[in-house]
Amino acid sequence: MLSSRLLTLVLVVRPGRVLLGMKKRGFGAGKWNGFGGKVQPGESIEDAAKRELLEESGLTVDELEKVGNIKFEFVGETQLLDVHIFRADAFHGEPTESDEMRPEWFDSNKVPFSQMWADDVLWFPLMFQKKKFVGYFKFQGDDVILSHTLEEVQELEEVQEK
Ligand code: 6OG
Repeated sequence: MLSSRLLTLVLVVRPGRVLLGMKKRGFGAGKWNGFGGKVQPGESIEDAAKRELLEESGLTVDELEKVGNIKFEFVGETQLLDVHIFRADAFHGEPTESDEMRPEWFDSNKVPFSQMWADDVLWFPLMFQKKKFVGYFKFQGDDVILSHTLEEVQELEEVQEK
């Protein structure tokens, strides 16, 4: 059995644009991504998503919409990454560079998928359409997807938090 680690990921969307951050260090360094990180003990997933968004981008949000849940397996690793994905359509503040992320707005039709995790090109279109989805991706190293599932769902299941 693989254990799993809860992570969050937030995409801030404005009409025709999406805010991404260039990850400057740690896991996924050199890739553009949404903002997020590890859920801490005793913290709800949504609170973790808001905290990580603020820490990494300087933005606060009143509301987050749950859009997806993807589990990532990395060959040779014993821990699954259980990533809860949210979309925010409104925010307060100005995107601000942090130690971890350099934020930048991209046109929704010019998302830099070649400098992003390989799964993103598959689910960003669903996220832009406000569709909900669940998936499972098996990675070999950082760049190769060996197999995956991705399906649209009507509702995302509530998770049992630890
Ligand atoms: P920290 O290590 O910075 O959290 N993440 C992924 N995001 C995408 N789009 N694709 C993946 O495919 C990902 N694996 C992890 C979740 C890591 C951040 O990176 C996201 C977190 O927001 C493998 O604390």
